[in-house]
Amino acid sequence: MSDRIVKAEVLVSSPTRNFVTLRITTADGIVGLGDATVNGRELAVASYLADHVAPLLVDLDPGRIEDIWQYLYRGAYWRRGPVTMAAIGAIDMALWDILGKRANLPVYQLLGGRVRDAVPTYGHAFGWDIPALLDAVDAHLAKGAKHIRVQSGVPGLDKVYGVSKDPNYEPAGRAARPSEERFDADAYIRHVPKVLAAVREKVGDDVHLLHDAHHRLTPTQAARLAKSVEPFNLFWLEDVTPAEDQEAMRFVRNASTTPLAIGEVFNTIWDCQYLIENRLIDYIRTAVVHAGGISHSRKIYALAEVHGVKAGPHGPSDISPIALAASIHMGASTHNFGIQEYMGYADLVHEAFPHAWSYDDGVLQPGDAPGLGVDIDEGLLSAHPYTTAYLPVARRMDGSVLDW
Ligand code: CS2
Ligand code: MG
Repeated sequence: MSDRIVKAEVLVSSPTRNFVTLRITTADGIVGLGDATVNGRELAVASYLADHVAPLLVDLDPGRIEDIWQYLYRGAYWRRGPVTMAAIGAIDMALWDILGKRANLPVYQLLGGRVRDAVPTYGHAFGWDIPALLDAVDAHLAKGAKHIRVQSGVPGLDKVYGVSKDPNYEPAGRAARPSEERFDADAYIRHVPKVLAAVREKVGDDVHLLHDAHHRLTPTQAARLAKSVEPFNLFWLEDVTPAEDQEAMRFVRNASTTPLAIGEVFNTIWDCQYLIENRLIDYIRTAVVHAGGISHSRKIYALAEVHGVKAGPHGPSDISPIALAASIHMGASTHNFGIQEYMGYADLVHEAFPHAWSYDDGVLQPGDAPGLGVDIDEGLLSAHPYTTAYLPVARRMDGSVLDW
């Protein structure tokens, strides 16, 4: 048949940071793109795709999107985890891209059409101290932001998650080994309420504030923090405990009314099921790339809708403009979509991945190009080859390893 898959190629590149891009081509020349980037483990996904999965795609019918998903998930026998699910995610995105191009429709239309005028977003404001953070908040307000994530340094610590001297924050350091940083949870828990009080005082009640605790508190510490920040009426407190310890969220839930978001490290609906069904969270944060693509993310969002949980997908600069496009198409067409993380990209990334989606005045639009509406500048990607980079490793003040 003319529409069989004839080629599946994996492109690893590093236009300011590493990305893994999948390109699927059909017999009648339609090209679908997917993002398979897992920050700090890019080559593992590239090999899984190139060496084990891409050869199996040749001659398959690209229109059998769900069947290919099940074939790759159940047929592998070994399943779940960020590497396999990002590989499946990239293939799924590329197949939806092909379907849209074949139907001459944007993916959001294939998913049921718009349910909102625009996709709301939040960006990252950070500063080493409170005055620097307030300046960063000002910059976001000047761009029309209504939702702002705020992260600051902690007195006594020389490195803290989410705070960088580079405006284009990229946590993965280009080096042969991960950097290491010490974390003092008590100092952090004491400092966050002071930071949020200063920001709330500055922005008033109408701007939504978010904060990411980034996986590193014990259940009791997490409950203490969630309760201490109640007066600042956060939009959400994110990753307040390591996501695997799901019962820990019941501690936090019972201690506070602060809305909770978790799940950027999850990669299947089974990772999300307990927290959603027990209403222990308010937002599920899975990224389209890491959670098996559009087809699987739809199932996660549908389960969440049943239990009053909204989608708040992960969208930092370490998912590519292709995965962001997929997330925006889902945001435009999913009823219980809450908010899209959007950090923005360096100019070179926008050039390397020309896209129909657009950002303005605090919201994203998917664009109406057929499919996902993203292309690649292969010459530019080839000019920026993969460079070894690792996310940092965190340690407690006594030197024992902590979740970063
Ligand atoms: C963070 C991420 O954006 C977030 O919510 O948790 O920046 C995360 O640290 C990176 O994606 C890790 O690669
Ligand atoms: Mg996060």
